[in-house]
Amino acid sequence: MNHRRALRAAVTIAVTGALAAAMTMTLTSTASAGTTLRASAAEKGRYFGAAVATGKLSTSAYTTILNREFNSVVAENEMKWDATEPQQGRFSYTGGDRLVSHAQANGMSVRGHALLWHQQEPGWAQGMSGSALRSAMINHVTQVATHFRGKIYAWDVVNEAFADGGGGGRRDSNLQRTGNDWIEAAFRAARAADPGAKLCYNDYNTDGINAKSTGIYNMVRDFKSRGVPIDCVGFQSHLGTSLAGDYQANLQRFADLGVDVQITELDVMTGGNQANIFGAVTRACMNVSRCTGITTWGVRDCDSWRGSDNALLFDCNGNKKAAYTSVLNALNAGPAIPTTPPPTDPPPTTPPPTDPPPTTPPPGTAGCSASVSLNSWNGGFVATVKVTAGSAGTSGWNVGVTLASGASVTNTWSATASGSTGSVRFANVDYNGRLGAGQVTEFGFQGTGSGAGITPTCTAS
Ligand code: G2I
Repeated sequence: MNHRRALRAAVTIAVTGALAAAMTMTLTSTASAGTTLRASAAEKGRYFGAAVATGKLSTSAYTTILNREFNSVVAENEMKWDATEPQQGRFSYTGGDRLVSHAQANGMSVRGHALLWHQQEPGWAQGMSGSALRSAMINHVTQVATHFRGKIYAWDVVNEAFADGGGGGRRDSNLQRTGNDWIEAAFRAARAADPGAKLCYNDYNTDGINAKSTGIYNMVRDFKSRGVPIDCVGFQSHLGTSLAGDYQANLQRFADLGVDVQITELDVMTGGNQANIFGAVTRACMNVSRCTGITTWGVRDCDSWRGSDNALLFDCNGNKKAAYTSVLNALNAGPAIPTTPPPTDPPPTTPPPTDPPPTTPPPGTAGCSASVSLNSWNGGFVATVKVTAGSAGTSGWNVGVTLASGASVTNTWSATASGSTGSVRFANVDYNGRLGAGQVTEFGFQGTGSGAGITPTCTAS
């Protein structure tokens, strides 16, 4: 792919009123005044991260800045497919493990990048197609996400699968040619392998409401409606000399679908607008309560893939640039992520009715059915349960299972579990209880021991 050319094409959007307004706005400082990016972001319930080339971790000028300013890291290359599975079935985790231990020793979370991407496929995979590639790709996702299980805050499960050029469709690749469902298959495999990691779709040229971001938006909306496990969308944000005025509105429309959003690879062309654009992106994230963090794609200008663009927050001598101050001020001025979700309904203004409850049951039978698919390994399993509403739909559902002796539930998603051994019940959560007639939703749980004999029964309300 010619990423640079696509990037240049994408950054010719004019400075809009919103950015211009943001540029002239005086930031009022609040009680919060962190003095490093990581402290300021953390005060607001967010992370501030950097892409790291692990080879540089032994350079003290680099690591001093990294450890002082950042509380999240992502491997610039070391967790990609060519690095982690250079030969089919032979896995290499040296660089990734090194980064994870550095993060753990320095109070940093880790973004995983990237399980599947049409670029940096190992040579053996580049030559594959069809069902052989599909199973190799699922095995890759399963193995790598299992290796790092419990250590990754969020995975870029699929990277850059949408095309540039205005159609809003998928990019052609050998992965795409295995079938349009390759992305959801990858997300399901990642969820089964590491149920605790947030699972993201990540892409570039999505810095505003445009055909490409809308194509991705439609995919995420479809995934959410069908219960495909997706938790977040990454906006790479490799930016030029201007920023789309609807940058924040675009983040917000994804957040409104019920996913987190993250700025995942931020860097900005040098020049007069650089500091302003860095500030505007940071403010946009702060203004979206589901924007959980920002990552810059490197530490110092000389670490950047963009070379002479001088696109980062520190110069080659490690000095803070104007863009750094702009980001820090925006972090300090921004609101914190609310710790309790705001009420979704206004409080009732009229007293509740005093009429006696009806004595006749509502018409129709609000039944449901449930089926399970199991992914088991020696000593554990992940169960994915499909709930299908009966002809009357549901306003809520409850699924019971009986676990084999010695088995226990350790983790549940998209449902609330009662009990963990023997008879365990799973109730819907607020967003997936109401189903239309015949509509399907999914939840899952992970367990230790054997998943044998799990037969779910569904009760609707
Ligand atoms: O292209 C910028 C980024 C766009 N989004 C996905 C990111 O994963 C991507 O990162 C860049 C890295 O910053 C580069 O460092 O991805 C490139 C690969 O497409 C990385 O470049 C590669 C070189 O092409 C290889 O020749 C080199 O062996 O880095 C490798 C390791 O240094």
